[in-house]
Amino acid sequence: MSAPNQTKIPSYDAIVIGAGISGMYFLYRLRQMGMTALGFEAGSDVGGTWYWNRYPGARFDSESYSYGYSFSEEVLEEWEWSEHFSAQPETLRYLNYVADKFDLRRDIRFDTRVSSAHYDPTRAIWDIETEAGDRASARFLLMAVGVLSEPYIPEFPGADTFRGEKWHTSTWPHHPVDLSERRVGVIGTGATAVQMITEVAKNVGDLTVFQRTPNYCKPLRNGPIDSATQAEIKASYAEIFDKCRRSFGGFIHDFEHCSALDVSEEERLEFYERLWNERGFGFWLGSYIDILSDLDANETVSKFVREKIRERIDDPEVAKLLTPTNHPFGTKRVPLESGYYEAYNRKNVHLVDLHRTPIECFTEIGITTSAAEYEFDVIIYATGFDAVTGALNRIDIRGEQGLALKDKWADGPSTMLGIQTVGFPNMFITAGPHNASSFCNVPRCLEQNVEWITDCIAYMRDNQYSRIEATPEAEAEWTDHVLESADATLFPKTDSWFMGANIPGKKRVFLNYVGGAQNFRARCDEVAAKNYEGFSLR
Ligand code: N01
Repeated sequence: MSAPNQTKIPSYDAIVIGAGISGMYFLYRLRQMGMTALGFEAGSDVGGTWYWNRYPGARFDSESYSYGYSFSEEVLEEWEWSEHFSAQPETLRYLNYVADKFDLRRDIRFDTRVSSAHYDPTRAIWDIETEAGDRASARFLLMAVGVLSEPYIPEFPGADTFRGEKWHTSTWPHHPVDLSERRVGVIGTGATAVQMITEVAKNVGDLTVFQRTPNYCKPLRNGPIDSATQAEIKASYAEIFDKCRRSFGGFIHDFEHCSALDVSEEERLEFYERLWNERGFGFWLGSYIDILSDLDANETVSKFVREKIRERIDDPEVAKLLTPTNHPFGTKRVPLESGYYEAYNRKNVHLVDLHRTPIECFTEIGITTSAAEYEFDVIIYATGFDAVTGALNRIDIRGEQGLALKDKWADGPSTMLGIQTVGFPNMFITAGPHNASSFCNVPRCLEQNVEWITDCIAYMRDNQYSRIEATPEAEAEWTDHVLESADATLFPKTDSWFMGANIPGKKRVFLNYVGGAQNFRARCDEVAAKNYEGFSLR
């Protein structure tokens, strides 16, 4: 951080980094509490994930009406989702409408990246500096930087020599892109690629997909919301949100309390078939209780999906490549699709198996694998994100003893409730590592995070506390609990962003909380009810 100059540094009760779903809600809540707050946002407007991810096909895989904010009766009454699973432009319009309604932009500095945040123990204040050199300070530092906001671009030799255009899915150009006569290469087949490939394939000159690992995708079954359903939704918001609050993942779906192995094969197949034909995530998060914890139970559903995939692809060789066999169903995030497999039945869509023929380098004209050279006009990285910790680590965050957050977490994160970490007083994180939000119908958990944190700040103000920090004992206990909960499932067996395993050199450790969003909420409520047990307040 540069030396102090003579200009007065603006000071606030809180600084909020990020103007996505939780950053916006923080600003709303703090203002309601009569506190001063300033938000910083790298993008040019509000929306976070929905501001950045503009690739064709980007849409919810949560039911739209379970995704929006629940805190305002007026917003619930005024806003109407047009589809069961809203597409990105509509979601961004929604977030803009909320920002307008509550006049949030006046407290946000856009096009501004925060480069450092240092805690000064003598003043008990956080000092932040932006990439442009602007500075500000605050009692509370509220990190609302998102789970999947730090794009990951693998280092392929020669990438800079490619003469065509290339971009990551999360930085899709803001202007319309016409690919109808262009040769396009896509690297990656995760949930983003599945949505994007399906749309791009409909109007592209020629499309080549470079796949390392196939996924188990499930049909989304989207559709418009008719006016009768719209009225029904509006009349039942209380029940919808209550259902989400009590469920494992903050969705309207929840697990059956029955093992996949305790029923006959006939009953099981009938059940899978029913869930398969329903909308959304029920097939993943509304299935038998042990499909994500018992390999034999899991194999019943993995086999079911493999058969469903094969049925849809004309070429048996391509079908084989698109059928996952190296990991259990649901241990990577399940992509929801609307015609993904049929895209590969088009003559101008090709699939390259990177296991058999890895990428060797980029060239001026395209990509060379161990078997062939491919020519492209455009290359799209659908290669995911340095998830959960990436956006935090990008900022030079230093705590009480000058310790850098990324050094503290070099061997994996440790937190209390994923919300605070020892050594970083008065810093709160939404959707941080080991927080239920990073494995949740995100806004449902983010609202809970923001409400818990702002209630805690109100409690501190009412009781004249100026400093809060998790205790080492509480942090160790929570971290053990998080890792034990993960070890009781099949998730650690699979390489994915859940495990940090998608980033070369990143510690392979579970980054989310899979003990259930409803249990996370209960634990947070208990901590608050016991005057913030597990935190030291002074
Ligand atoms: O990223 P990913 P994503 N060479 O990490 C491949 C959320 N989301 O952006 O599997 C070649 O899942 C990699 O291969 P492999 C959702 O939570 C939400 O698709 O590592 N390939 C994989 O195929 C999701 O989980 C919505 O072998 C390389 C792909 O790139 C999260 O975003 C929609 C490679 C990355 O897949 C991330 O999804 C979409 C390399 N060097 C996404 N490195 C909603 O609907 C990586 N890959 C709300």
